[in-house]
Amino acid sequence: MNPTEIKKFYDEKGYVAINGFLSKDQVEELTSQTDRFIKEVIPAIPAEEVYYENKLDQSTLKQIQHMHDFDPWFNNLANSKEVMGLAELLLGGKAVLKNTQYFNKIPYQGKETPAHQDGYYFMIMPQVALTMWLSLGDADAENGAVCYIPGSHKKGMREHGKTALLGFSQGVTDWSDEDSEAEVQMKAGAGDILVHHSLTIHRANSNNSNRDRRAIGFIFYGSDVVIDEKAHAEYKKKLDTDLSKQGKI
Ligand SMILES: O=C(O)CCC(=O)C(=O)O
Repeated sequence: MNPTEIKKFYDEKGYVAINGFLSKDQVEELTSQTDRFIKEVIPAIPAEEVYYENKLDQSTLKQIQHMHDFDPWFNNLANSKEVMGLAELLLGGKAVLKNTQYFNKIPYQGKETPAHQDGYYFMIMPQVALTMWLSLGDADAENGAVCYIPGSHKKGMREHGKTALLGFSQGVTDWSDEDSEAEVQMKAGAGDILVHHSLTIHRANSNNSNRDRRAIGFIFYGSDVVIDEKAHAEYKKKLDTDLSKQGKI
């Protein structure tokens, strides 16, 4: 797809997949930089930026937040002309980087991602924001590929409620058969990128395979959005308190 087709698809469906966004060599470099971050940078960053399936077992690493704030290599990647350029194309104007994340579903233990809209967490007006999901390996039905509901970004914000799932504390509460029928599963390979609108409903199954399901995420807002900082800070404080009570961070 050329840039015009990518934008058209994204505007219509609320998501787009670009296969081969990274070359094989670039995937290798991203993988080795991710492994370096895990080994060398994680020990030096605040505990609340790192989530484990089991906090006492570092091999169960599940999520890292704000990687670009702690590491120049990831800061350069997130601000590269390829990544930033794609964000600006799809947002239709200047983009502001908000987060660089690591996602893994570890073999057999990686839990499901509840159906949600990222905009529910963002607390922004208007909902001009997107999330990119850059695959480090194969993602499929068995290990929990991301699923999207096409066109859901045009139907506003759905009801969300608390979930027990670390890293995805909120989920759509009124999921219907219609949603199950509409959703599409996004199989991805190493170097493929998925991008979704902040109102696009998405979810993923748990990992029922002996393979990891690793990805790097980027979140960008349009430069004109307004953040409800007070609501955001209260939400974050409550989340950290809950997680710490549960011994998760
Ligand atoms: O990695 C996943 O399963 C989901 C990630 C996600 O929800 C997101 O990037 O917004």
